[in-house]
Amino acid sequence: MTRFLLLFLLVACTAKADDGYRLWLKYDLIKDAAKREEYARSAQFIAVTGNDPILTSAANELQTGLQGLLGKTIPVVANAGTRTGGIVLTVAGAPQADGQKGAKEGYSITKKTANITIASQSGAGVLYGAFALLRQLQTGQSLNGLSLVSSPKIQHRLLNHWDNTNATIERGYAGESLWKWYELPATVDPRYRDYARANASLGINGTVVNNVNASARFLTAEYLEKVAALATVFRPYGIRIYLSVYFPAPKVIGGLKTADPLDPDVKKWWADKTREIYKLIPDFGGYLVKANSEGEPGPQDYGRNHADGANMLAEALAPYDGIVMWRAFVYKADANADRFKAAYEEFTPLDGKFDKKVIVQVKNGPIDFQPREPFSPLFGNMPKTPLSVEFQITQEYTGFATHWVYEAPIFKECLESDTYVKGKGSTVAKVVDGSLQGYKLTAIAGVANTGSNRNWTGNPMAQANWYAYGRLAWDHTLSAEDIAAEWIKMTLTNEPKAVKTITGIMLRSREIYVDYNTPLGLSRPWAGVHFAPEPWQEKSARPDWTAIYYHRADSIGLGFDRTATGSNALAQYSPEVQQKWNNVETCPLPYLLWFHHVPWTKKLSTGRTLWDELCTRFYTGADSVSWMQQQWAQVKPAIDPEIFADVTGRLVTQQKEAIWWRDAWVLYLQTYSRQPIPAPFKKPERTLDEVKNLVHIYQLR
Ligand code: BDP
Repeated sequence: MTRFLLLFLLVACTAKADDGYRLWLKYDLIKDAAKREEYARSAQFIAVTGNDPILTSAANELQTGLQGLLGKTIPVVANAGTRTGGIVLTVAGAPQADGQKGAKEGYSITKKTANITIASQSGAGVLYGAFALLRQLQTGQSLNGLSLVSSPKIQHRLLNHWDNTNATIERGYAGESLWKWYELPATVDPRYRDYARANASLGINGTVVNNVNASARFLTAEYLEKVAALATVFRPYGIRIYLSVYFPAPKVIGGLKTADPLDPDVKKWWADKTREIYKLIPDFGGYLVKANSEGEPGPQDYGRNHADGANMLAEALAPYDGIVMWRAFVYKADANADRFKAAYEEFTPLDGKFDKKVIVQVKNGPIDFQPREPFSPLFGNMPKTPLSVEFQITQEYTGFATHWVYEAPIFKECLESDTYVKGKGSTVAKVVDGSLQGYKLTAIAGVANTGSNRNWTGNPMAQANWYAYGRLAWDHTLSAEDIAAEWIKMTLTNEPKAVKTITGIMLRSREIYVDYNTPLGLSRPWAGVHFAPEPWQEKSARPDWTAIYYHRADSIGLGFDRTATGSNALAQYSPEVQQKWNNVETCPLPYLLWFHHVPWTKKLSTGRTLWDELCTRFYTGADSVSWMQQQWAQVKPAIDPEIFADVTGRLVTQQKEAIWWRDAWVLYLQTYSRQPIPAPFKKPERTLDEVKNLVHIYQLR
């Protein structure tokens, strides 16, 4: 009796509080009984033919999902036979999808009178289809006449984890690394499987498990066994493992005198190492490399270039189905150069020189994951080299785990940017999905925001960024709004008014952040670990790590002149793009200070002067966080109390910090503009020295 009571209490308590662990795969009982009945009529059994382990995952996931959503155990049977009213999983035939490239992983879901059939050419495709069917139920769609066909537009859809051997995560804000290296391979945390399920539900099919600032230890026999244990968990979910490599590994752990990519012993070392890896992990995905970047060693240390380094690794991978992802995130410490131009200058001369197994991984913008950047000029300008795009999901520059910033608009803005390299419509998305320049090898990477926190991402709302990245990696044509609504329904609530309100907050959140953080094209005003404002920062280990290098405030105005009268970085873009951004009169305001040094008194298209416009943005941005709070307060009845309270608390912090950003910027810039804060805004209650002191204290250990 007591045991029964305890069990009851346990179930009652867990049913109530939501700790966020289940992400968007909640599978809570559908409240509407009629709807449940309608779904149940079409899901009386799950029939699986074949014993592909991924098919088993698909059947298991459907069974788990339907159990939760419908409150019934749906039997899994080996063959539908003459039965009707069930779900049939089958690996056969080609889905009639858009584009051939992703066809193998594509799926079709069709509901004929007899059964719902989920078909694909691969087990992974069936798994993606199973998740798509569950999504239909989770978001309350009708199954009548259901006919879905979908194929991924990009071949390799990866998360990049910047995780270290000691459990820390570079730029991680949700606890420690998910990977418990010290326990692996003997102990395998069940959470690894949930990680794989979540990714597979989005169509993510690869993961780089360690930091790009890589430790050579990951290539030791000891660590490879640990990595192999993870690969074993991920494999049934269609997820391949990749490793970031430390370029001088042959020296550090191989005992060689050099890591010169053209040295025969070095080549042999990599070939042997690669063979060792494939013995343990037959479906190993390949290598990610950060070389000659921010102090990381690379081929240039031996007088070689990026292509020499990448091709050497490609050669080692030649016998296998693996690739090299070589990052283009490079810039030299030169006070007179423009960091904006560095990647283009170093990489475009190498176009056509890379092995066919190499893809060059380019950050979305030319600098470094700022809240808003123009697209990188490399896109479209290396027609003979496959390029992938790297986005940052973890919020290094968008307020860590306290600021609510929905990132789909950041990703979309880049993907939809027109490079004009082959005329109008030559979007970054078409460069990346290979359709514009005919690349066969295609990839996309997102720097993960996951960690050991129970809810995975620290801020529960940041789960949406993982979700949105994955959905866009599969299909970049989806809209930020549709993805938001879908995520909310699966994760927070199905109540229509609340869905609308939360979608509204999410869609404005990035613009609000930009307004109080880096409006009108400002960038990189960070102190220390990229959290606090320090636009006055003028000393650092390198000139291009100071704030003044980027904003160039002086008595005349503000902004970085990248036109022909300045660094001429604009010349790296197509003439049509140059034309859009070249003229200070017509340059869109979001990019204004990226490309122009604008006088404080200059009248902008809004009718306000630069100074007044800046103040307006800083103030309305900070005020808009109160709007977010009010909106959030309205959805309280529709949201789990634990999640509601968590987000409410984070918004309080966000508001405080938004005002901090506003005050830091306006008080500092005022020392140059020498103008009052325009009405109706009130001048900050603190002085510049007070804000500086606050930042100083913040940076103390
Ligand atoms: C910067 C991060 C740094 C990363 C680097 C990279 O601050 O921690 O190592 O990007 O992408 O934004 O390599």
